Amino acid sequence: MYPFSGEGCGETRRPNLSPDEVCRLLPVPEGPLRIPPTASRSPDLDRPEILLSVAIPTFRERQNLPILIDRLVGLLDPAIPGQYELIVVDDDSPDRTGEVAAALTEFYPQLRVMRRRGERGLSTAVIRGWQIARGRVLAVIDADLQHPLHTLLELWAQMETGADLAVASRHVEGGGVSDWSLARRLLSRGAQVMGLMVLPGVLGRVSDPMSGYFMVRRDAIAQINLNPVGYKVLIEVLGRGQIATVREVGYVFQERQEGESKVTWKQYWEYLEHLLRLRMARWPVGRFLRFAIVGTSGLLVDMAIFYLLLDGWGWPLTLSALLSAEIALLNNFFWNDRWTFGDISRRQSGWHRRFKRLLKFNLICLAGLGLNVVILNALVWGLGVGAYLAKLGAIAIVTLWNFWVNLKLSWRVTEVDEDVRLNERR
Ligand SMILES: Nc1nc2c(ncn2[C@@H]2O[C@H](COP(=O)(O)OP(=O)(O)OP(=O)(O)O)[C@@H](O)[C@H]2O)c(=O)[nH]1
Ligand SMILES: [Mg+2]
Repeated sequence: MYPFSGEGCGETRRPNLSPDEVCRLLPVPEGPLRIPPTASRSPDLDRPEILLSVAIPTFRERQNLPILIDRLVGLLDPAIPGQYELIVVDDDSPDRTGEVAAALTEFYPQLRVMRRRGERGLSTAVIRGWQIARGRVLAVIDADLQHPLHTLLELWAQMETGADLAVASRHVEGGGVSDWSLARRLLSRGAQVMGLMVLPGVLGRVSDPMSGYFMVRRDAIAQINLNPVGYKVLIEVLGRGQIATVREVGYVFQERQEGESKVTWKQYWEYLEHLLRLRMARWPVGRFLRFAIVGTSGLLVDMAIFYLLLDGWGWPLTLSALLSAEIALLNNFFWNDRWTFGDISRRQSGWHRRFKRLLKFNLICLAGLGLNVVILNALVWGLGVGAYLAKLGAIAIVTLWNFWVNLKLSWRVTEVDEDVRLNERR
């Protein structure tokens, strides 16, 4: 389904690897970071379906990896026999972690290994691993034994009870950090607070958005173009996935015994960049453009009706203005309901709900009119701005207000029919 870079059996493009080693490596997916909706089944149809795929990103972890794999197999074999897989994604570590991993596949049939070149980074490594995963549930765990392994079974238990996402958290009961300096604690919490300010609706959903230890249902993140940078794959999953039910399990972050941390200041910058990417992706730019086009059509309707009533039929000024404004408002509501917010309206069916939306739209636009007058006066009398420039400024601010408040109140996604929501999730 996905174009691969051509590694795998029979390939001779990797002169530094023996043919045997190449055969044990998984092909590296190329192109968009998009997870297929259905897991590819093992060619051997007699083998049981894989339920859980655990991605293990590695960079210079040769001492830790054999211990981790042995312990993971010891833990998962009794719990989910034959129905899990471990996927190591190594970024061509100079300490030859990839070769160690490939050699381990001989002893652990449930282990699969991918070695990337060119592309690098923890988050993308995890997603590349998930792209070739076969499980219905996708997980990630660090390779350096800092994530206590028994927590994996607790996360699995949460997934089995129907969670979309189960996160190992340092900030719930039973959670913590073992021996962190005050500076590191402050940095970690600072990053969390900053994230909460930029993306409250995303990071606020879990107590430990910085966690790199979690499980997610495949269909909650399948067929979505993921685009993370840096270390925090969880915020990508929360920010772009269709996550309804979140569960948390406490865990204590262990100290590293072997190898060294790869965290540098670069990761903090990448975290910031990642937050901004998600923020931008969540702004409904297309919807706002449609709203602005409808608003412009309303202006034309308003002017035309006003002209007809005032000059054509000789109606009084105020009455003409009020009626033309109300007709323009109805025009705007009609097109916004059908087009700008059509996807939401279709999921909130019935005349009763449509009337409610119309009423809210009317009231919000009326409040917008009041706001317009206030801003206009403030700009002209308070700041000495010219009347026409001030009018333009007021229109721009009120358009934003109208759009935002209507988005949050009139066409609220939360009022979507429950049965439609359920169907969509299937
Ligand atoms: N594939 C891949 N894995 C990475 C990369 N950077 C880190 N990792 C792995 O991701 C996991 C977490 O990285 P660490 O450097 O331990 O980060 P951390 O656990 O948040 O921080 P420490 O507590 O300082 O160790 C480990 O398994 C690393 O080997 C990378 O660029 N590519
Ligand atoms: Mg670590």
